[in-house]
Amino acid sequence: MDVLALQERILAEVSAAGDAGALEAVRVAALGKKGSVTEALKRLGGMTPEERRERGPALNALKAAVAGAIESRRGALEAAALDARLATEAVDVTLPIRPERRGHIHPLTRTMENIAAIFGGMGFSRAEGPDVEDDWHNFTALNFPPDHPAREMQDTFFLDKAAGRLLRTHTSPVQIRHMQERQPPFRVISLGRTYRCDSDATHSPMFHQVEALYVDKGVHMGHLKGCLARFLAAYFGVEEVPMRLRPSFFPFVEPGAEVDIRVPGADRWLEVLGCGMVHPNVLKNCGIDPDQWQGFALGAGLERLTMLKLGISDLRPMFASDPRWLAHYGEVA
Ligand code: 2U9
Repeated sequence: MDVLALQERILAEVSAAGDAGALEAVRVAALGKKGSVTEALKRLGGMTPEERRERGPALNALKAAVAGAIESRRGALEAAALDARLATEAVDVTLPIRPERRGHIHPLTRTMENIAAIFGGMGFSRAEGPDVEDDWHNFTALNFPPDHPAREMQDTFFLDKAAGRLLRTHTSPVQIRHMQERQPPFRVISLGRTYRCDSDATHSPMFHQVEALYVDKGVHMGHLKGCLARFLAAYFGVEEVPMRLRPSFFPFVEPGAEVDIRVPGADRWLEVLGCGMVHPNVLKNCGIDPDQWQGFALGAGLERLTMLKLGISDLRPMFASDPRWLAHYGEVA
């Protein structure tokens, strides 16, 4: 057997192996259990000591040469594979970033933030209370007589009629709780969800209100009008909003009034809120002496205020969670 010819043939096969699989096949064919080099070495066993001494070193050199060539070819193939991956999977860090999908602030949320900031500027802080209320805080303390129609099942979501557990129909119980816990003077607003058994094109069973309450000594309707004018001008972003007060009745205020305004660009009066001087009974119910303290209060629906400002004509999409509507009327977060 010509050891040199065998070596030349195997080394040519090693060089020709194009990938790790082909190289492994060459290795098995040469150095495996039945490989050509292994078989040649096995044959040494059947030789005389002289023959072995003569041929052994060449065969061992053959084995070492083949093993070395295979290892270096393996290294070269791995390096080439890595180069290929680096070339195809390269990341171009200079590319511009993909535009991010941004959410939008719901117009009602923005309205609440705006109103809280406007009243904050007039010294009002924000009070909060539970959505699940009881009959006393929602009705009785606010001077609603026992047979008032607002207490009817058709208007109020009762969770437990016998226990008087209900979803608040206005944010007024928040101020009742506030007044019960401290003595005047105070200026608070309550903003949040309210619930009434009403659902059509212009009424949602869940809606939002803002109410403001100012209790101090010598508070009168003039303070109320000044506060209304300031609030409306700031909210609509104009110097002055034409405004008129019409006498009206609410159990929790006396006298009570409804407020009509002309929003910028509109040519008729629009009713936007209710207000009045806090009824003495309401103060009394909260442990406040009406002979010493007076208060004014106002309340408005936030959906209406928001729709007037943004020119939205349909209430229903407000709560439909359609991202297209939100992208149109909401502000980028
Ligand atoms: C206390 C005492 C008095 C808040 C007031 C109104 C008049 C009013 C409506 C506007 C549209 C509710 O959303 S709406 O349907 N509100 O007309 N709200 S005075 O008076 C209060 C509040 C709390 C302790």
